[in-house]
Amino acid sequence: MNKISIIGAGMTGATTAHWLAEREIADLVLVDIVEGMPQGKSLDMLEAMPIIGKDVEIVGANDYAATRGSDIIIITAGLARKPGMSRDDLLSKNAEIVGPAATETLKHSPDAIFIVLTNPLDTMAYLTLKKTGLPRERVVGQAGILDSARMRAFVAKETGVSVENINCYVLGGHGDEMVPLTRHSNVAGIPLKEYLPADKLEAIVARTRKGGGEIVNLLKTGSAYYAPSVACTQMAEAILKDKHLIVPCAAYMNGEYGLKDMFFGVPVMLGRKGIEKIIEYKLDEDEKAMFEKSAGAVKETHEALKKLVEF
Ligand code: TXD
Repeated sequence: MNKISIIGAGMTGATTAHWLAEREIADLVLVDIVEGMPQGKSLDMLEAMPIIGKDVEIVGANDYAATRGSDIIIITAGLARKPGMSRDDLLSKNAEIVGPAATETLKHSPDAIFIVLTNPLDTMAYLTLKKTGLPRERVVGQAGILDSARMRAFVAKETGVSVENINCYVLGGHGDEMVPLTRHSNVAGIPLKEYLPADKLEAIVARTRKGGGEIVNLLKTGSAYYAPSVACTQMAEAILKDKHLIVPCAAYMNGEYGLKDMFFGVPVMLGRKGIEKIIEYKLDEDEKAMFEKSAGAVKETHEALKKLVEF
């Protein structure tokens, strides 16, 4: 059985374990600093397995020894947004948590692939790559599947068409400058621009960009976790099953899309080696301008990180 360790057993971490357990693709370890909490959640989930008929080992721990030999490490440890906060407001506190979590888990699982979720996402993935020194195939950030799923959900609601028929691609940084690519998005092959009137499409794009904030404002005590965690589950499954699945994820740029030494949301092919390929779309001038704006925002956060942490 494959093994996945999830660092941070809060809302996103525990819900990821829940989705993963249902798929029966790996034994699971939940790690958190809160004493008893990862153990309690793991035991509760383990006791659910007979009902759904899944043979999955689930354990909780407060240290990293239990993560030994993991195929995948998922990092969700850290603070989440509250109303009025941007993802970048989390930078310094979460850098202190994610850096050590990455280096310590790597010691126990030298072959693991890292999936990072903690915000600010692109910069926490960058920190993980720099701190671990891993090749870029083995560090991937979750954002684009979620942002695209939000857009798909809004399009499905607006059109009354099944979510299965709706393909949307939201690229760029995981912030308000993210890039919903309406030209590449479609309803059963029909371009969104043809299917929906311009004002409706614009409203969907705007709602997608602020999708995370909409939920933070409703919840008030934290941020979204159901959709983020199933997005992360899809990534882990694609990796373990070597699916060669093309999905938008945050990847380290080394010249692709004219970007270097930064993480950015682009279509990647996920398989057993992690990021097996980065797909480059041909962008028009408007799309290029949106990419540049979003990349500028991510670079600013990367620069702020470099002032806080030495690599
Ligand atoms: O799409 C995405 N990338 C995201 C990102 C979607 C959802 C959540 N996203 C981010 O993940 C969010 O902005 C936060 O930065 C993290 C975690 O969000 P979550 O909603 O799960 O927050 P919780 O419920 O507060 O859980 C965080 C847990 C909590 O139990 C802490 O005790 C734990 O992290 N924590 C630690 N665990 C292990 N090790 C250390 N050092 C540690 N520090 C805190």
